[in-house]
Amino acid sequence: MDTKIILALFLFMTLLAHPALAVTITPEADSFVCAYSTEVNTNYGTSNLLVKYAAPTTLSQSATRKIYIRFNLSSLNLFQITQATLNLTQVSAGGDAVSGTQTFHVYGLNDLAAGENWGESSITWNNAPGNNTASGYTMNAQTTLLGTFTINGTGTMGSTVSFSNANLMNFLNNDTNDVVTLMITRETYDTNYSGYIHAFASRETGSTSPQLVLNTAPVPEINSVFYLLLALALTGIKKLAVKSYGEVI
Ligand SMILES: [Ca+2]
Ligand SMILES: [Ca+2]
Repeated sequence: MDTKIILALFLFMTLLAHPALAVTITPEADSFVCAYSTEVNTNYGTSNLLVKYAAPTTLSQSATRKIYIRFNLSSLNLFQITQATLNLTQVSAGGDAVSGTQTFHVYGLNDLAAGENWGESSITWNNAPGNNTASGYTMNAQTTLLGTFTINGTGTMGSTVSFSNANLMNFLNNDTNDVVTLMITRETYDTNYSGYIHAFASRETGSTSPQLVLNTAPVPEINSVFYLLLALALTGIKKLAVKSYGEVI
């Protein structure tokens, strides 16, 4: 067998035989933004991640907040994600007691959308990419709704809240520049300004940082596939020449 074929097959099989890996990624940036009139230009990049929807209070008078979390996927270049889970740790942020099912939205900022590399120390309600500044919980056309999760009432402080589905997995696999932002809003609203604020630990907390837990499988490396196909093609041409004209050099 041609040396090139052996080498290409070796590279190809090595990648295919590579065991699936579980990878945990923490954010490179996270923050929340707030709709209150005196806070629309305030940055909360070092705070925990607060989320709230106060309605029917007008947005400028509400304590409505949305969460932004950005991950860098550059460590996954040769891997395809087969399952993805976003884990968040609940922390206390105050507000009046709340009961019943609370529903949260998870959005993805579309790949290559303007502002993908937003600044953790500069993002605000007014400049946040993908933010629908006219809504307390929906985002604008630069985003994709990936799904929802729920918390019963205030939830349990210190517990992990998880979000996982095929939309999240596909959103991550379809990314082209290794930069992905997830946004969290709360659909369930409080009718008063001082209603409950749900909150999650930010990356600055270290061990309770948001996490993307990914199951991955290797993607055949393009060069090895190319060389395999090239070697097979050349071998086929050589065999055809031998068959037609006898031995060739
Ligand atoms: Ca932060
Ligand atoms: Ca991207």
